[in-house]
Parts: sequence; C-alpha cells; structure tokens
Amino acid sequence: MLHQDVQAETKARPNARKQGSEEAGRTTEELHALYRQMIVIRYTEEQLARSHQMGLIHGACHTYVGEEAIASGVCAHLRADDAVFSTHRGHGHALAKGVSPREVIAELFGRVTGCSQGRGGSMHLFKPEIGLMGTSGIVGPCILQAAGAGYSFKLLRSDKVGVAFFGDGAVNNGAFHEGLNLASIWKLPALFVCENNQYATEVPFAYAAGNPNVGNRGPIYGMESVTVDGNDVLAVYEAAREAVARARAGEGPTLLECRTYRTRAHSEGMRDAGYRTQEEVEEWKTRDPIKRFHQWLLENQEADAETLAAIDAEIKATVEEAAEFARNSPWPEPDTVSDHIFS
Ligand SMILES: Cc1ncc(C[n+]2csc(CCOP(=O)(O)OP(=O)(O)O)c2C)c(N)n1
Repeated sequence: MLHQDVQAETKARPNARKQGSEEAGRTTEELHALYRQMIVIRYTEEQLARSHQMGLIHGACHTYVGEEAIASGVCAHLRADDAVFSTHRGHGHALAKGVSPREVIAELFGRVTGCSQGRGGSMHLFKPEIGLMGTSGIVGPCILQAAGAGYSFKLLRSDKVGVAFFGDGAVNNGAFHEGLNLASIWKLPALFVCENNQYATEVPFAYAAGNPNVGNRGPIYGMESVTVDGNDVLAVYEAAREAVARARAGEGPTLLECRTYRTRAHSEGMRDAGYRTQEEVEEWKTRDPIKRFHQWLLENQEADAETLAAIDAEIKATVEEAAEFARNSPWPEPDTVSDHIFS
C-alpha cells in the first residue's frame, strides 16, 4: 500500500505534475463546471455570513470559505446515488452534491423550503434522494457512516461509493481508526476525505497530533492514500478521480488528505484571534483556491476573462435571489412540531 504525497513532490519538483488538460483527459466543460461550483459555494457562504450578521440565521454557521476546491473536486466524480456524509462545516458538501443555494439558505433561515424543512439548520442538511446523507455537528461519526454505506453497497453488488468529509479534528478520534480499519479489511468502496485546515476550532493540528500527517496513516491501515494541496482544485480532482474509480472497481477504499485553510473564523460571530496571526491568515488568502484556478484558466487559455466574469455575475444573481426566496419563505407550522420524530 502506498502513500503518495503529491504536495511534497510538487514542491520539490515544481513541474512534476504539470499536465495539459488534453493529456489529463479533462474537457473545457469540466473545468468550467469546477470553477462554477467553487463560485456557487463562495457566494453562498458570503451571503450566509452577511445573513448571520443580520440575525437571519438561528444557531451556528461554520463557513467553508477557502476550502471550496475540495468539495468541488471530489463531488465532480460522484453520482446522485453515491452517499456523502459530512460535518459541521458542510454547506460546501451539500452544494457540491447538488443541493441548491435556495434549499441551503432557506434551511439556515429555518424555513420550510429548506432541504431539511427548516428543522435542521446549518449542521443538519439532508437530501438523501441525491445522496446527501447528512451533515452533522458530532465530529467523527461520518467516517463510520461512510464505511457503513460502503458495506451496504458492497453487499448489494453495486458500484456506488460512500464518501466521508471530515476535518483534522476527527483523525485522533476512535471513529477514524475503526472506520478506516473496517473499510480496509472488507475492501469497501469508500473514500475518506480529510480536510486538513490545520486547526480544530483553536487547537493547532501540530499540537494535537503525535503524527501531524494524515495521509501517511493510510498504509498503516493497509489502504492507498494521497496527500494533495487542497487549495489546488485540479490536484483534488485528479486524486479523487482515481480514488472513486478504485472504489467503483471493487479495489477498496482510499484516504485523501487535502491540506487547506479556513480564512474566516471557526464559526460566524466567533472571535478569531489569539490562536493564529493575522499575517498567517493573509498569507493563506494569497493561496485562495478560486483566485488560483481563475488565473490557471486564463493562463492555459481554457477560459477568457469575459466568460469567467459572466459566470460570476450569473451566480451572484442566483445566490441573491436564493436569499430573497429564503427570506420570503414560511416558517414551519407550530402544529407540525412532532412530525418526522421517531422513538
Ligand atoms: C465528538 C465531538 N467532540 C467535540 C466537539 C466540539 N467541536 C466542534 S467543532 C470542533 C473542531 C473540529 O475541527 P475539525 O474536525 O478539524 O474541523 P474544522 O472545524 O477545522 O473544519 C470540535 C472539537 C464535537 N462537535 N463533537
């Protein structure tokens, strides 16, 4: 079993992974779809941050700003019948799996038109009919749930894949050990995506982990693993393509570590000082995944500035309309309070 550190290889040999799109089998449409997906997430998150300041959101709101390349690059390879299990920072996963900005924003506003009918909020986004099996405020279980989905898919002899997105804060939790080991011994069609943004709330991963490397834990469980620059959407896209193909072919699970950074506070309204410096945040903003991909598309003549500006404008209008729709949507009826409750 192999751990490939694509990020380290690229640093050592900057041209090592430079590949033309044709050579890599990527179409211009796929590239534009990746850009569009990242913009949908960024604009929705910025809208949610403003809405939180206006008091329109009830409960927590953990944004995904700075990490958009990961959900976009991974979910581009998933079908509606693949199952995604996510975290408290799950808006981007929901959007990339196909939940609309209207359904996400309305859910955070607590309205019946939200994807969980206004009963879940930010950390409980569900749309199982398109494989969004749920975001969750509990750190870790999504790893076990993805392994469970993989087990079910294997028993059913389907080629579906179970995917878990989780942060570095989950990898010293027992669920990580149990989930990865189970997926490995039973060769489950699962993909474990660690979004290593280097902090669990205010705790640096380097402080919390005896081995502050996630990717190199894969072979310990007998599993293929890859570490990529999580702010490079093409690196994520290529690694996820291989991992999903491996799972569909019955060749077992993959651990994918994406090194990234969240550029907003842990949660909207929380203080963001004392555990990291403003210089560090500013430095990471220069590695913004969207700015980088925008530049890449222009330099590689995969898009012109007007095309990208048109995508930006279209999505800005879509998200503004979605917020208006959410604001005008009704609240759940009080007499439905006990609906959908099982005991
Ligand atoms: C089982 C469990 N323990 C503790 C918490 C409290 N908690 C909420 S968010 C968080 C940090 C999570 O960090 P990470 O998994 O790296 O994700 P990030 O917020 O960085 O995206 C913690 C410890 C929790 N929600 N669940």
